Amino acid sequence: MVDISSALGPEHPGVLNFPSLSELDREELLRIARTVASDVGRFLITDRPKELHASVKSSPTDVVTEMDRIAEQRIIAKISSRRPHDGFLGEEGTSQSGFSGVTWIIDPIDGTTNYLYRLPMWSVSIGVAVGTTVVAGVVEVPAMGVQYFGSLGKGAWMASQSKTDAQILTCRDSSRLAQSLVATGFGYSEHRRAQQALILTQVLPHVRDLRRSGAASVDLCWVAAGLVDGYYEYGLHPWDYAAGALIAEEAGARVADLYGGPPTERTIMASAPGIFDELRALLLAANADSCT
Ligand code: LIP
Repeated sequence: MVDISSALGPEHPGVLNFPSLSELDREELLRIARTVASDVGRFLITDRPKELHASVKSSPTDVVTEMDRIAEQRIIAKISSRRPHDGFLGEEGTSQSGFSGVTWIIDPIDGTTNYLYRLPMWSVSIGVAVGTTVVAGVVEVPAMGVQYFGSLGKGAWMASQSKTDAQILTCRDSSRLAQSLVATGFGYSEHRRAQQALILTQVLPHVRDLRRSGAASVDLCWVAAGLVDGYYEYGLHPWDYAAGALIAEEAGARVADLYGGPPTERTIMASAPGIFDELRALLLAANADSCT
């Protein structure tokens, strides 16, 4: 189960015990998330300026574009018009508690560097939490023509432009880490990147190979779709992983922090169940949770 209480803070109404929504309401949340992610994903393609201006946030490599900010506002406006009492937590600064007990966790462009360079691995990622539990998630990957989606207890799916019906997702049934393809990502500070590079030297010799897509939400959906066997990263934000973690879990992957609890802003890993303990042991031996 993907829990985001650490991100919401004790004062957030979502942290209180709210009655769970009816099945119908939860299907409606997923339907809204799918429609909005698809609409805004299309906008990010069709309305991309010829000259895309980027500025930096936490470091010279942590880029943000005007499209990140515009997209976040569009997502909030579209959802608020349908659900005016909900809360929002967004990468580009939105933090509204609402009072319905439902919180939308938004990364308007996950993989901003890829969007800036016109590489296709970027997404509109929308997670929906009731209380502090993520109950639905959508990862729209516009430049690859696919939308990953799922809801708690109802499975994970991929809709694509090339197929009429959505395909159910099942993670790989890998059993040996040495024959596993593992995705990961890196932070934005020089100091943390140097630490993460050292961790890589202790991981790479023990797996088939590594992949670095540049977007946590895409990495998590690749685990769900069986395109990689596992994924780990240190130092994400809830908006990077909320939707993708639910989708991966609903596809049968194990998703947790390095200690078996829900994923956190320190560590997240997701993998086929058959390699989870072996991958976790390798990451703990590599001190993958010791980054600063
Ligand atoms: C990205 C994450 C990715 C990480 C990148 C970056 P952003 O999020 O999704 O996993 O490795 O460094 O943080 O900043 O593009 O929304």
